[in-house]
Amino acid sequence: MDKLIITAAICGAEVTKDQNPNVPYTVDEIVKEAELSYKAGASIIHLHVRENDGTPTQDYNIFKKCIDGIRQCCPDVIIEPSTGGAVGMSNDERLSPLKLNPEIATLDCGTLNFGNDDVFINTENTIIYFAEKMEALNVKPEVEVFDKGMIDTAIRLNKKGILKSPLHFNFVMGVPGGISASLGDLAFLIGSLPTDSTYTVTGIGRHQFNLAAIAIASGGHLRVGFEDNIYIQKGVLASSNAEMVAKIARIAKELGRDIASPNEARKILSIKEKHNNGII
Ligand code: KMH
Ligand code: ZN
Repeated sequence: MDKLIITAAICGAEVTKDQNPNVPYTVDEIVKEAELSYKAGASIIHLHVRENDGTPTQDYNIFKKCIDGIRQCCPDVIIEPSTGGAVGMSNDERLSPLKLNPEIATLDCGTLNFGNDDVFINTENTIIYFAEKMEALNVKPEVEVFDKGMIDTAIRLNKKGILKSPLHFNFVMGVPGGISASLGDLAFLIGSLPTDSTYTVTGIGRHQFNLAAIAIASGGHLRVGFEDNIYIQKGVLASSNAEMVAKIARIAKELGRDIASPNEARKILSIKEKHNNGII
């Protein structure tokens, strides 16, 4: 079994300091959270950025400041910017971090109800537009799966040559409007993948740690962080993303699964080498 890749989703677009005061907003806060998560065992930082007041943004300059800052304190970590951004952003706004030449970025493969009246829109043409941009820029897409049909969409685009093998998936389980975080659903998603694929499991809220042992034992990878969950255990707010990463690292150790370094993660995910280490 491959070593375990831990992704830290350190701030997301929706979670606020009102929910947990430790959620990072500013560049300095985001860089610090990334550094501590890396030191705790994360090899990928899934990155959203914010205005200083917490408003989600895909602003190029803020992404650049965060990426430059993270590179200074953890030069080898894999930085995965979001191209999902926040509900309601335009396609080109969402694509702005690709100008920073990342090694990997998210590719959301379907439309989803996102609570209340929010709809996270990813039409077929949007997905193809994003996928073609990523391919042209040599950016590995991480296929975001909020429901099973999104796997089928990615497989269809793979057959058309728009998405290249091997595919890497992130199962985001437990978003209201998406697939539930049940054991049966996780088995269903895993069983739907092409055999050469890799996958990460992201459980939302209380499901974050519930799914961890199963993902670790099944050969999957894991994502944790404030984007998905604000608690370290029932009723106790997490003090940092690193605290959540460290908890996953401890569970993995107990189950006998080693943690992948960033370079090991690059090999496992077939991330194409970028001689400039993602920096332009
Ligand atoms: N903030 C969500 C609407 C991604 O990073 O690509 C979308 C999201 C997925 O977080
Ligand atoms: Zn995200």
